[in-house]
Amino acid sequence: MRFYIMTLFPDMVMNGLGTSITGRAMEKDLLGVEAVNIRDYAFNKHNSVDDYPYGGGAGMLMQAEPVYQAYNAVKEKVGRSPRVVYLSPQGRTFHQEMAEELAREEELVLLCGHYEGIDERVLEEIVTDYVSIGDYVLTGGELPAMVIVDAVSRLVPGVLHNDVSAEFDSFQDNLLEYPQYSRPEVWHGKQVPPVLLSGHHANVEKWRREQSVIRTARNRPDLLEKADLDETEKELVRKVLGRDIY
Ligand code: 4HQ
Repeated sequence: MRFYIMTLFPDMVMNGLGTSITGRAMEKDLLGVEAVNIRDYAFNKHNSVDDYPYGGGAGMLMQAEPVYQAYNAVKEKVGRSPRVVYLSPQGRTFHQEMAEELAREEELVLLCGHYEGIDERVLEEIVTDYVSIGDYVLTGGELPAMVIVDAVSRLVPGVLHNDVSAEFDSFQDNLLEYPQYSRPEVWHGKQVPPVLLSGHHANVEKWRREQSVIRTARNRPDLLEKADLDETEKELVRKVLGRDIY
């Protein structure tokens, strides 16, 4: 899978994504991440890419033309019109199913606004998907773009070392992860749950599943709506919540 990240801060995204698991996947060519510097497509002698908003107001806006030229360069390179995701609090809130859907694309363009955003007219022409990573205001779309590249990349076959780990993760079955423990057996007086040391694999799996259900009921009961629970697990949810949600 190839990502093209259109940004005024290419170092920020390349330094971030070039690190750890995504960085290793880039080295192995399982993943292509290319930062497209919008400033390279500035059309005036001062290389500026922002201007004041018509009608007044605080801050600067990224101009339409450099963004459009940068997009056309990507389109030429790819040889077709790829999906273009614009990161904005006005978009649909990102979730795991969206990551799964985006992971089916060959190429994906992520457009990062900075300052007060981008001239609406170029967004109308090139953006196919408006996506938010949550209800808070950031200074730019770079961190959201990195979040999306990270979440999508780990679904690309081979990116995670353990190829089963992606499907057993939180949200795959709409339950939170169970607690995990490593050595030592006792730390700050706290024992590792004995079942995990028993070597009884079926009991370990049963305990983990119960822990996932309990955690989800306590911390994210909203997720249970989409979780597939048997009657025993639903009873456990009633016990934890002290009420019936089924
Ligand atoms: N932005 N999820 C870029 C965000 C944001 C978010 C604010 C995007 C500033 C220019 N993007 N503009 N939350 O806060 O995606």
